[in-house]
Amino acid sequence: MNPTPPSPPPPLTPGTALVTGVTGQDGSYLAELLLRKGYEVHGVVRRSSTFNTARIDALYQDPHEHDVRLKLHYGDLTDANCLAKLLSEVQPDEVYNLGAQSHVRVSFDMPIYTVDTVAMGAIKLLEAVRDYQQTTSRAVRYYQASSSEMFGKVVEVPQTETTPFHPRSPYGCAKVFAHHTTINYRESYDMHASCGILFNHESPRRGETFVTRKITRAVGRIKLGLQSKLYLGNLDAKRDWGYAGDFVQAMWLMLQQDEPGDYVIATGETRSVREFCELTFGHVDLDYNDFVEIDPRYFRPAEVDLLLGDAAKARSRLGWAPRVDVEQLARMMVDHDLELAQCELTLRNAGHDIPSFVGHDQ
Ligand code: NAP
Ligand code: G4F
Repeated sequence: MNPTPPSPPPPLTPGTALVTGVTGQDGSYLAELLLRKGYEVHGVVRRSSTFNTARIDALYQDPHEHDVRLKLHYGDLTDANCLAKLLSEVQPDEVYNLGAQSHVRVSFDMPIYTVDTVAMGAIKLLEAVRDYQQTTSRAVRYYQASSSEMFGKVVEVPQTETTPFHPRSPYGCAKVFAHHTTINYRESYDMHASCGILFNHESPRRGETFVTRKITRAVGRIKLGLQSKLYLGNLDAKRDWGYAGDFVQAMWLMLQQDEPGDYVIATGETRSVREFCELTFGHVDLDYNDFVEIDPRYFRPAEVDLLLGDAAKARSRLGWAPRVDVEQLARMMVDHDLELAQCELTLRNAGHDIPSFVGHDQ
């Protein structure tokens, strides 16, 4: 779909990376990428009463073995002390700040916690990096997970690195703070700190309460008779949906540049939630109109109506281009979730009592 991009710059010698949010969708793809490139990867994991490492289980190595390159540490972005300790313990060359309360609808229910993790978390981590650099004279490259949600009520289509922000949620406001703070640290302290303004990116590992995955999970279950309806909110919102596996490449590329900078990462195509329903239900020969119902509980106090990114800067400077388009993404996610539904059906048929899907969705 895209012209062949120019070759990326030659990689630096792989070093040590510290990744917050390693248990999330992007963290798992980024950890895979960095391990493939030969990095030692240190992931920050939140303490939880149940396991929260499912997305990185395939990468996990027994710490008792030799040559372990994925190392996990308990930590939390709300805890500045632990971040500072992690920096001196891990001595990273690159820090990727992906940790966040990342659900926009939930940020209206938990605005203060969202700001604590997204905004205050970023400045706490930047401070830890700055202190570490000052005391050790070692250079650290920092990546901030900025978001197209910052554009909010858009004044320009498509959106670029220079489009003004008008955030529409506590999450969006917090990301704007973290974004400007990252730029401020770059300008004030000469730090190699970059922001990726990533548009929505999805995958079979996407959290099940984000709309694409909520839809593809339902498609699989409806096709196999495990579910009869899918309740959604605003079907008219439009998003520029890409594949997470492509987008983490851009994060890494940003930190390989001589100069830090800010980059829009997007596919340049936008689809409505309704169109995503058509694509995914259509893939299994179903008509979404027969199954989708609107439930106003999924409406947001303020909505972001249209996101469409122009990644020309990333294309020309990083040599980055997406490989997976939204049709391929929809098929990939539905095929995965059909298999998951098949497993559920098999277990049910064998008499296992499987808890019903999604306790409290958004
Ligand atoms: P995700 O799947 O929701 O993962 C978020 C990660 O952050 C999880 O590992 C989570 O841990 C961790 N986390 C949450 N609160 C934390 C805290 N207080 N301290 C430390 N870690 C914490 O999100 P994602 O889709 O991978 O997105 C990665 C980053 O990119 C996020 O910052 C998100 O806001 C941003 N972003 C995402 C998109 C997108 O479309 N996916 C677009 C633009 C920007 P648990 O696993 O324990 O919950
Ligand atoms: O999938 P969503 O929840 O993603 P949203 O709000 O765009 O945020 C995601 O992308 C941001 C980048 O722009 C990230 F920064 C952020 O962390 C997150 O990854 O909702 C997409 C659209 C919205 O307009 C929402 O109103 O889908 C609409 N929608 C309609 N029905 C729904 C539903 N969203 C959800 N989650 N659940 C529904 O039932």
